[in-house]
Amino acid sequence: MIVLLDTAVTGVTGNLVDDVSRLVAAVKIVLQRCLVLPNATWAELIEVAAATAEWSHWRVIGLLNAADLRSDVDPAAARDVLIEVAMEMSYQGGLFSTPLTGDDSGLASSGRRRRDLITAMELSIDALKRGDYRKLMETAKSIAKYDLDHRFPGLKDALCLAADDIGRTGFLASATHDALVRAFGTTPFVAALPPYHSDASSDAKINRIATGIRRRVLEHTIANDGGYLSQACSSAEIIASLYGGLMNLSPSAGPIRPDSFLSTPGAGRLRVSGAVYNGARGPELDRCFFSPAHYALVLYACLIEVGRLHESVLDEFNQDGSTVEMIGAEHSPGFETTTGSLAQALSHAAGVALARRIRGDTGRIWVVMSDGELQEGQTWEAVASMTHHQIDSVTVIIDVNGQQCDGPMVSVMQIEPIADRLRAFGATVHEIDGHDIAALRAASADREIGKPTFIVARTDPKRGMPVLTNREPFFHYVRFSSSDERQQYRDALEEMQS
Ligand SMILES: Cc1ncc(C[n+]2csc(CCOP(=O)(O)OP(=O)(O)O)c2C)c(N)n1
Ligand SMILES: [Mg+2]
Repeated sequence: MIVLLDTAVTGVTGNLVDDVSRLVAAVKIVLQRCLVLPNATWAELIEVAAATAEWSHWRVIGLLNAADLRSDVDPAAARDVLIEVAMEMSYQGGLFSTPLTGDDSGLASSGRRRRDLITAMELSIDALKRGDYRKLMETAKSIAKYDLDHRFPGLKDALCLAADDIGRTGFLASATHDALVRAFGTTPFVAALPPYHSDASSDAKINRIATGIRRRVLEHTIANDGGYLSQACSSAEIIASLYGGLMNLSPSAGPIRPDSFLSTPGAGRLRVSGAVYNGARGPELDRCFFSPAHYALVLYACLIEVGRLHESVLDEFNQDGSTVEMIGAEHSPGFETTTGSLAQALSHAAGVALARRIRGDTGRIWVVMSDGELQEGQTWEAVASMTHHQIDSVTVIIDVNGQQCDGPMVSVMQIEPIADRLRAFGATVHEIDGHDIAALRAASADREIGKPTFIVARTDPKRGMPVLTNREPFFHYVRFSSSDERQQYRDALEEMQS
């Protein structure tokens, strides 16, 4: 991997000794992005750079000429160029080096092949944008030559799928778009991808899951004389979209009827993480941190709808000895961590994302949050640390239903303007209608390198259940005040079932 440090770096050291920290920062960006020597000292970096100085042809093409920088170049401009180079190298350099490809046939050829690869990727994007089916197939083939699947899993397949879509319909299907986004990982190429064509079949599937979630939660609320019902109304499309295709998960690795609670985590104790319901772990697979623990029933209902849980598990809901907790915990189906004390999952997710970056995983991390969690200080610490560490593998969807347990958010503590606040922290932010499946999909695909993505999903806590209207302005927990009221909800359920 030392090939990443080429003469672009060594060539400018003479000019930049007066501002070594900027240079170190730039080089470290390269190194962290490429997951090599993240803790290298300046002396080590110079040593590595010096050792590679002879490979002048490895300079980042078209951006920097080390020889120019050594002569009469304005040091400030040189620094800017260097930063740019660092960013450029962060994806170019990582793509191609002999240790990665296993190609030791000659360093010079690697430089050329790297350029060819970049060109091929750019051509693919261009062909995608123009809907040029033939060109796309060509570039898919040329990318396949590079045998890069270990680095960009599924890239060739995704490009072939795209060519197929375009050939058949003239559009990209959403699933293909998602496959492309996954295959391109977090490279700047993602930003260049054309919008997908929302395909009706996946929308129908997500709508079916969302309707199932609302129905199951309503049924359960009636049967148990109460429940977190409005959370199903507000978040059904969000959770359904995640499990209906946004997340790249493997099949569930948990029993369809969960085992009883074994133990809290601890050395030598038997325990099962609820994350097994999101499938086995894998470097290219996504993970999900579900933060609002009181939304657990919504999550269980969704897991039932997508076949990861048996519907009978709801009989164990909130029973002693069961993992199907009312307030989900790290052993509950679908949960990675315990966050009943709210607003902790974002910090967990950020830490895991950092670790996965060091390990070289390409999978994304999703976090589901409620708006009440933005009233908690830990959330903002987590956002600051994510932007500081340039964690771009995390996408957070916030169910902004305007409610928390004590009533409307505005009556408890104002947190608006949410989107502006998050942007001010340096995050990429999309503000959408949280019931709009296409908008959720588009926002999830629209990411920026070096920044976490936040989707501020505006939702309605009564969505799909007008019967909740008479509870205005308190929706947090439904407990029937009379048998008449319960009957109204039974009628609503019947209507939903008909
Ligand atoms: C750290 C922490 N503070 C307070 C609570 C108590 N609490 C339980 S639910 C809740 C409301 C959270 O807001 P939100 O999830 O947006 O409410 P909803 O939309 O579900 O009504 C609060 C404050 C908690 N669980 N954890
Ligand atoms: Mg809320």
